[in-house]
Amino acid sequence: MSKEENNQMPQEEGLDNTLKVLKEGYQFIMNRRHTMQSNVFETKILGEKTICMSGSKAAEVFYDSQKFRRADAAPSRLKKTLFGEGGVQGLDGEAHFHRKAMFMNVMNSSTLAEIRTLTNKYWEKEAAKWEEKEKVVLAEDSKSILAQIACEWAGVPLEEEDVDKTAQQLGDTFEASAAVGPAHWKGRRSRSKLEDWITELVSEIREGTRNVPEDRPLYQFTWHKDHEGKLLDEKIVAVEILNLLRPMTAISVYIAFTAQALEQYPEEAERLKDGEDGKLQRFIQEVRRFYPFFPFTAARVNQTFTWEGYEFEEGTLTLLDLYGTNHHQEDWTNPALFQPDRFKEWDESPFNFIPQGGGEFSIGHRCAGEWITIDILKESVNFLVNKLHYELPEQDLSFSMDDIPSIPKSKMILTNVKRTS
Ligand code: HEM
Ligand code: MYR
Repeated sequence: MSKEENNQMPQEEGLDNTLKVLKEGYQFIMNRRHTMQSNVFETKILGEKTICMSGSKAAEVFYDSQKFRRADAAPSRLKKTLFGEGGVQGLDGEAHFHRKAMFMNVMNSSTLAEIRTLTNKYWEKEAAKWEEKEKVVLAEDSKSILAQIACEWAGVPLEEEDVDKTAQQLGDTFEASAAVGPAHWKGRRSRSKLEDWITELVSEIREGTRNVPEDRPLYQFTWHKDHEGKLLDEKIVAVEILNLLRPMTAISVYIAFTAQALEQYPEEAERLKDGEDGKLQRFIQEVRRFYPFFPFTAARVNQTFTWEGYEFEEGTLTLLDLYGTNHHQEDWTNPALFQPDRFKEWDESPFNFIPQGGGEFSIGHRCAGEWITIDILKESVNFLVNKLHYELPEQDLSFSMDDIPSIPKSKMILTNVKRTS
């Protein structure tokens, strides 16, 4: 049959497959891609017909903003915990372009230089405390490092006594993303408290009772005017400031996986001892490709179109497999192997390496914080390898492919921590 004709898209049986998504986690789309021998198929999730797509060619279509929109794509329970309501993730067209520029304007080279300095400052500060502790739980304790980097850079005042509590609350919002029951409600409560805290700061700045330096994101977002020339609602400013603080704290997950990789691939770790920038970069890029974090992202078909002979009907919920694309055999050689040097050959396509989304930053929904993530991770892996001594006691370093988000099961316990330089 010609690709131009409308074929029946491969379809998964079953009235609703939500439980299978929760059970199979990161491998839900990949498992069906293999059995159906197709990069695109249809299923039913949360009671709704849903298309799933994987691979760089699918990513290219998914990031065509004529074909897909974001309005009403994220499930409401995810907005209550992870994203917040009214933020950049759910905007389209002119409104998105304008809001995204607000983010990208603060992602400049002086920000990145400051982020690298702050990363070292707060690793030093917390590592000094860790020397006094019997054990450190890296996936937990690194959240405090990250929350302090985020707040200082963003211009959000954070008292010393509030650091750990705030870091935990930010953690609750992303840990609750796919949770049901008590963890979900904990995430909601933490989001409300965080939103109230930032909303109050925004209102003080607007009333003139609080000063924040003009170059800081808190000031910039507070006085940002939307595409119609209006200031954002205070609550929306809070949601967007939390769209900086929350994901920066979530880098703790990648830090835990980085430490896991250093342990599992000792020859690769050894090579990082000269601190050479290119090697650090390739190592953390492979961490972002190899380990599971953000499983898939969601959009809705904007106007009916045909791709590969299949009809995508206007309004249909569509998931792009981020994890599966990073592991797709059509895009990667030996995708199941941890090989940092693969990035020597990488073609820099915006569609095959998409742990933080693909396509373009300004007109698309690619992660605004990808450069910050890379720089924090480079400084962090260098700190772990070249500035810190630690031991890993007996523990479970494995990680689950079912839990979203996943982390090493023991959360990376470190003992005998000492700074070495
Ligand atoms: C969007 C992942 C860190 C800010 C996204 C998306 C993903 C992602 C998958 C959505 C892409 C899409 O829907 O097409 C991650 C991961 C991170 C991370 C795994 C590691 C911890 C950061 C950081 C920041 C940030 C550090 C800010 C400093 C954002 C924003 C968006 C976004 C504002 C929305 C962009 C838009 O809708 O246009 N991220 N991110 N993220 N991320 Fe990140
Ligand atoms: C962030 O905080 O924005 C970055 C890290 C959070 C990762 C949490 C992964 C859960 C995503 C659930 C699926 C999204 C479907 C739209």
